[in-house]
Amino acid sequence: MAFDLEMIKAVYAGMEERISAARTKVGRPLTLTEKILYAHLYEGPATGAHERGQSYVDFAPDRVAMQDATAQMALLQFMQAGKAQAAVPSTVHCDHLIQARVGADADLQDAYTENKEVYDFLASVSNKYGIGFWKPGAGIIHQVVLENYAFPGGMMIGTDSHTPNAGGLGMIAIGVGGADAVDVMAGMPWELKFPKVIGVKLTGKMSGWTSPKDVILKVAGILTVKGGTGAIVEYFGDGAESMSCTGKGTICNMGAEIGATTSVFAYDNSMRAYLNATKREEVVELADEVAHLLRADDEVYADPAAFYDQLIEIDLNTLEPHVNGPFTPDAAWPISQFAAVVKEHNWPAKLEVGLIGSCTNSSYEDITRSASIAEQAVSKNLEAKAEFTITPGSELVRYTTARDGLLDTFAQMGGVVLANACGPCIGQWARHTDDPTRKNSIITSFNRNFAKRNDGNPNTHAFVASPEIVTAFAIAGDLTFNPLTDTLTNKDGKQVKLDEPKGIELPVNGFAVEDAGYVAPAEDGSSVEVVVDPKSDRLQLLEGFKPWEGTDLKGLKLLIKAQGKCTTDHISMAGPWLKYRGHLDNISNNMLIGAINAFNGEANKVYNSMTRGYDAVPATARNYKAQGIGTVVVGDENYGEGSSREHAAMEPRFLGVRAVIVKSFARIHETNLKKQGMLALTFANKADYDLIEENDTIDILGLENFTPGQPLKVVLTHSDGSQDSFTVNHTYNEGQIAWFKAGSALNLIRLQQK
Ligand code: MIC
Ligand code: SF4
Repeated sequence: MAFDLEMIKAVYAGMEERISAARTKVGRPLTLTEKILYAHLYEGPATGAHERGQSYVDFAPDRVAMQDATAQMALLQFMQAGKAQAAVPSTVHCDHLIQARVGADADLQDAYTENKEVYDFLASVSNKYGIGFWKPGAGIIHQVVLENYAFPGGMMIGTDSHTPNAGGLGMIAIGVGGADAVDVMAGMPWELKFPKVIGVKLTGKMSGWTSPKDVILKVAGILTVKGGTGAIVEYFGDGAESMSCTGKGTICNMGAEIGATTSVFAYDNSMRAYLNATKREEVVELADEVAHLLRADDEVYADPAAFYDQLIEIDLNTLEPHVNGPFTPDAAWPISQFAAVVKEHNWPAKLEVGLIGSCTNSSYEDITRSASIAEQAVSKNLEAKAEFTITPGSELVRYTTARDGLLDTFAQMGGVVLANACGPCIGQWARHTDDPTRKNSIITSFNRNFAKRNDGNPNTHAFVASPEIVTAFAIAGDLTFNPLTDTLTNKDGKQVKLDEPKGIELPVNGFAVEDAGYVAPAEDGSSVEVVVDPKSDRLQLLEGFKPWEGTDLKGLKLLIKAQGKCTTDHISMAGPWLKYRGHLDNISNNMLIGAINAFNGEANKVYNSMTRGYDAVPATARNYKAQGIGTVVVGDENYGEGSSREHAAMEPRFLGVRAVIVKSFARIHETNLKKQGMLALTFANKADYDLIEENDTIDILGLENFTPGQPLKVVLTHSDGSQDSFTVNHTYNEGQIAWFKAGSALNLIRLQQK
């Protein structure tokens, strides 16, 4: 058995006491979020109340999950922490490194050959430290976690921003950087600012073309990519109960797109059914005993406005299917308006590819609903106009849907089944196109649609929708088609209309699989050897970063002033660079190459004061580094949104960036910067962003008295010798200041070991 029943028992055993202690301290009824968080305090039962949005709190999560693209760096760091075993149940999932080229089997074989060194490394580290290993092809981390490990009322962290997917099964599951995973696997407390709680009340029941995906597409439109920052989104109401567990997972998954810390649903019958279907009847028995703890207190549901920091209400009876995009997941369009919007913006109406599946949307229900549309392509004699791909989220889902003939249905409409892996979602996609720069449109059932993400082409307009809507669009090949109202011309020249999708929540004949792809670790891994070839270009053992020199930072140079959206994809691109995720020096050559320089509107072209010319960002940084000159990165709003990848923080640290000063940060990235010993600062007055000039020399003052809540000062010396100065804020607490001083959080762990 892969899941750890004893651990779940232990969590539930202490829950009642911990929650009552918290209720007494807080002095009011508790939301579900608060219950689960207080039940996971590192200190045990609460000794005081924590202020939402204010207090930094130490937690003891129950599990850790890591995917192969982030696990390499996480485990390279863990190896430095000096521990014999991971302190909590942990798993590694090989999903990101498989490239989608022709189809599942061949692609998987290629991945095995091309990534052998990395897979061997991950397998042997897992074996050594007691970490469960999910082989390439086993599935995408979040789907595998939902099927095997997530449990109501639990708390986990994962080195991937879509870890919140497990909220569909009532778990507080949070995406983090690898260094955070190291804390938890080393048995240390894991720190988080106690989040605010946003309530989303769902009333009514969905029907027809509307699906759970549309709930989150709508919420993204309301809250925007920043709106969930620092908050956990808690869904409730009769509408929540009417929805499948995997549908809830989809909603929680995409909470990452609004910047939410995580999202969660209360324990209900849909979760019971899903746990039973995935052969975890014991978990149901245990959860039923504490069911009253796995939901908010009744007073909260009776008067939600009084207990949530913000309340949103959505009526599922009237919710329309949505299509979001292009280029950002919060541009939300109800299907009834979409055609007009496409024409108005002159987006390419011709649809080239429809892609379904991924960690977000590949449940049995999703596949059956989409197949019920695909099947009509055949029965109504329609020719699918766009290419169509299917990415199953796990081998369990793939095997079961193949057995039930669903994958054949897709094949009949021309669909290609890809490996159970991230593939096109993360740019691991050898797209078949005659012109890789053409302006074109694609639509996916994935979660993100940042520019260049899927195929590297900045002119690809990527839209996001539910899998059934994607399937309908793939048949029509036209974004101005509305499947709810419009007809299509079939091969006989007749007008036909697609019927509403029909789905089956859980397989009638049960889930089945031959080899799920799990490898258990050795009981005693002490003799397992982990080998890293010093000549490897994929893996590189880490060296600790230098501690702080003890003085203010003076004479720094501006490396880049980034303008507009700067996601982790801009800072450390995925796709072709995923192969260097275990080699800090090599991957640093992608640092900020996607960020737009505010002075010339171009990517990867910044002023280099050493050469007095323009150069690529990584080359310029290496130039300053070689001369011992530190640099500064300046950014706009929500800097670092998107992924949990800590490479986006380690690369600048490695290449000599000392501070990142922005208008605002995305949560995971801000923490990642702190963990790597960098200064993550925000303009006290956002307009000061405009003071920064291209050839500025920058001093950061006040570090000798670096204290929580005390702003720092920045002095700019412009190239004409004139000066400007302004105040910058920070959110470092005592512990995080200690990371800065030690040079990184890991340096501090090592110091404490001695
Ligand atoms: C993503 O969806 O962007 C990724 C790839 O899964 C990332 C993790 C990574 O960069 O490896 C994420 O979301 O955290
Ligand atoms: Fe993989 Fe895409 Fe899911 Fe990230 S969002 S885990 S890349 S499938």
